[in-house]
Amino acid sequence: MTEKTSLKLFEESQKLIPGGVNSPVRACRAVGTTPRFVSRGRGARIFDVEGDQYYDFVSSWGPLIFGHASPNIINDIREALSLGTSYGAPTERELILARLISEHVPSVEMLRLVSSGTEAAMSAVRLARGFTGRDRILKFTGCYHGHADSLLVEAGSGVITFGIPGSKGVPEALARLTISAPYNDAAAAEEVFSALGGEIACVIVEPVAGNMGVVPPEPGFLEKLRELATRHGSLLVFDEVITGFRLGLSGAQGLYRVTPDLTILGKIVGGGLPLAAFGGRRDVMERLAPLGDVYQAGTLSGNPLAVTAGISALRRLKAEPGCYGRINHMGKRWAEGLLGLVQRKGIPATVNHVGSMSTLFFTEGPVRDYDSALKSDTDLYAKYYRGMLARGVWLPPSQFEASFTSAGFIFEEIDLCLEMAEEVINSL
Ligand code: KE4
Repeated sequence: MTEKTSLKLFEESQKLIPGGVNSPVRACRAVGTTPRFVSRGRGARIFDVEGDQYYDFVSSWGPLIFGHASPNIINDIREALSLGTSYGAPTERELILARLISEHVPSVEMLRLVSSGTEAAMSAVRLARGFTGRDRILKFTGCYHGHADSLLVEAGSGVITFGIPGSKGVPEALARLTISAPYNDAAAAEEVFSALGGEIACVIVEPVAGNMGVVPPEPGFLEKLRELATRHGSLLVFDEVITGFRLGLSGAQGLYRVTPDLTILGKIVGGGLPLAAFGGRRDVMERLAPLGDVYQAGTLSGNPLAVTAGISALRRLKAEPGCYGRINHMGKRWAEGLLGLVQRKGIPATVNHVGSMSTLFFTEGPVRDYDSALKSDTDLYAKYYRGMLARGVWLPPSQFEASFTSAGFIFEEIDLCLEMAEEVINSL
């Protein structure tokens, strides 16, 4: 039997799984260490196979707004499990979850459940192309919408030039249909639409970016995208996989009061199980098979266990709206505490934070788009990461990710983690 240490398990895993992980960022290559293999989670804590425990600011990349092994979600899944694991046929629970989502995200008049954010984003783009009869899409550099071919595209040189593949295996002919403009650059978006508006099926954006680190929308940016999409007959797609039910029951669109035509949801909406959704205007969604001519399907779409977890999470958020006040207050304390520490130490760094999402960037800042985020000292972030891990704080293993406060924390634990951060930052 393999000695159960993270290192040993990692060595063994690398023989069968590329990089030893089932998602690249988990390999911790960006932070100069090897991954800790997890045995369990409970509340704000995650435990590795060595039995060490860590305060978890990753929250499985966002889904675990109540922390690990939330009793209500576990109990509800356990009850559903006794009835079976998958039916491949409609269930009432899917209707209940659809009602809960539509109730809190009014722009979602109809929705379709899928199994991952990638699947939801891919499907939303195909639906936008089918609905408008157009092929081009506009995205923003530094935003990530999963790994579907059309969305794994980097900006070409210059704003209006066409995308280049962001990964081997993405056909150039397809990448060229995606234009990537700088985030928060309303003028650039206007320039693209002025040149190509009549060809653009949709503009897709993270209303608060989380995948270049946290970057909030500057005043007017989302409003301008809304105006441009309307004027040119394109669809505005909000990727709220992170922000949906994170920034409030109506997500970023509720917070910033900008209404998209389509919304992509994931993470929290699945309560920690594999579930995502895309939805929006009824006239658009009705183009989906079997009603319409845009095909989309999935064996495990609406899986009863994942739907049960999603219902449990959303019902608890609805019953305990004070949860947002708590996690936002802790998010603010965490962000402001870190900023104070780096300022007192005199390290060039800045913190972006929205609600319970934040990122400590090791650059002077301000960080308002991908180019400014890239100025960060990733070696310094890696040292900070390793120092925090050694003291029992589990951060995203990349400078360009969001960290989250969850309702699994109590306020005193945030202060305790800030004490550990003070030791680490003073040692940098
Ligand atoms: P998934 O296919 O990973 O479920 O969702 C893709 C996705 C879509 N849209 C946004 C805004 C997202 O943040 C994501 C996935 N987020 C990353 C971390 N930022 C997942 C972590 C990983 O790739 O392992």
